[in-house]
Amino acid sequence: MEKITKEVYLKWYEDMLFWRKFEDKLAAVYIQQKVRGFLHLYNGQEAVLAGALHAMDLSKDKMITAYRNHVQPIGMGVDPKRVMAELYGKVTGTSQGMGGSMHIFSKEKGFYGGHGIVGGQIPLGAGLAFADKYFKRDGVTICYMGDGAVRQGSLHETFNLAMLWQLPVVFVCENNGYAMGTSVARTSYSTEIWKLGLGYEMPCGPVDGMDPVTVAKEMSKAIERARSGGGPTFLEMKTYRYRGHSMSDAQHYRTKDEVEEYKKIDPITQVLDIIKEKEYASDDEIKTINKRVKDKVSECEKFAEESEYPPISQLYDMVYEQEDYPFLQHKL
Ligand SMILES: Cc1ncc(C[n+]2csc(CCOP(=O)(O)OP(=O)(O)O)c2C)c(N)n1
Ligand SMILES: [Mg+2]
Repeated sequence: MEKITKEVYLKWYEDMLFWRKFEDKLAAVYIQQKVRGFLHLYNGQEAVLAGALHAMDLSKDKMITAYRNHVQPIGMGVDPKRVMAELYGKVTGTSQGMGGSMHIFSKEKGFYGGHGIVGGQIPLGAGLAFADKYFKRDGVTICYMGDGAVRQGSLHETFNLAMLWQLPVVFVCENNGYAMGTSVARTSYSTEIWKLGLGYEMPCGPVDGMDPVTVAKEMSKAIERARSGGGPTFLEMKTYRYRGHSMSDAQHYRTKDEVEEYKKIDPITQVLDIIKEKEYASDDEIKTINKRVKDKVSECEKFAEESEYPPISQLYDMVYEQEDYPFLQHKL
C-alpha cells in the first residue's frame, strides 16, 4: 500500500467533504422535487470508500455496490457533474438520464452500478472477478453490500463459488446498523457479520469503517491477496448512516442521541483532527479547501440544472433491437 502521507490526508478530507456536500445538495434539491424517486444517501459511511480507493489500482480494479451509489463512481473518476445530471434525469447524465439515483454506471471507469435488488450485485461482483481471472487480467473487484444483504441466499451461493474458483474479489459488508428500519440484531442470531466468511473458510474479519486509515490497511491486504491469486476476502466494515434509509423515513427505529454518538467519530472530523494536530494545513488552507468543495458542488448543480431532458425519441433507443441476436447492440 502506498504510504499515508500528508497529501493523502488532505485528499481524503477534500474528497470526503465533497461527497458529503454533494449529497447534502441532492437532499436539498430532492425536497424541491428536482430529483425524484428514491434517494439513498451515504452520509457517515465515507471512510469505507476513501480507504478502499487508496488501496485500489484504479487503472484495472472494479467496483460494484447496491443503490447507495452516488459517490463511489465519483471516487472512481466519473465526472460528478454527470452523476448529478443523472439524478436530475438529464440527457448529460451517466446513463443519459434513463437510470437515475439507483443506477449510476461507468464501464469506462470500472464502476458497475448501482443495483436496487438487495444482494443482487453479489453474484455480479463475483462474475466481474471471474472475467478478470478467465481473461488473465490482474484486476480485483470490490463488491460492496449492506448488512441487510448478507442473509440473502445469493451471498452464500456466491461465497461458495468464489472460494471454489479462488476469484479475485473483496466482499465488503457496510454494516451501518440498519436495513431500512430493521436493526441487525432483529434479524441475525449472530451480529458479528464477518463470521459468515468462516463457513466458507474465506479470510474474513471486522474493520472500523469510520476510520479511513484502518479501512485502507485492511483493504490493501485483501486486494493484495486477491491480486496474487490468493482468492476472496470478506470484510465487515462497522459504519453508520446519518440520514434515513431513503428520503421519506421517519426514523422511529433509532434515537437522535444514537446518531449524535456516531457523529463524534465522524470520518471527516477524524481526518480533519489529524490534519490540524500534525499541522498538515493552516486554517486558511482548510478554508480554501472548503471553498473549493462548495464551488464544485455549485458547478454540478448548475450543470444539471442547465442540461436538457432527453428527447422523447430516446425512449425508443433504450429498448433492445434484435438484428444481431444474441449480442444485442445497445445505443447508449
Ligand atoms: C430482494 C429485495 N428485498 C427487499 C428489498 C427492499 N429493500 C430495499 S433496501 C432494503 C434494506 C437493505 O439494507 P442494507 O442491505 O443494510 O443496506 P443499506 O440501506 O443500509 O445501505 C430492503 C429490504 C429489495 N430492494 N430487494
Ligand atoms: Mg444497512
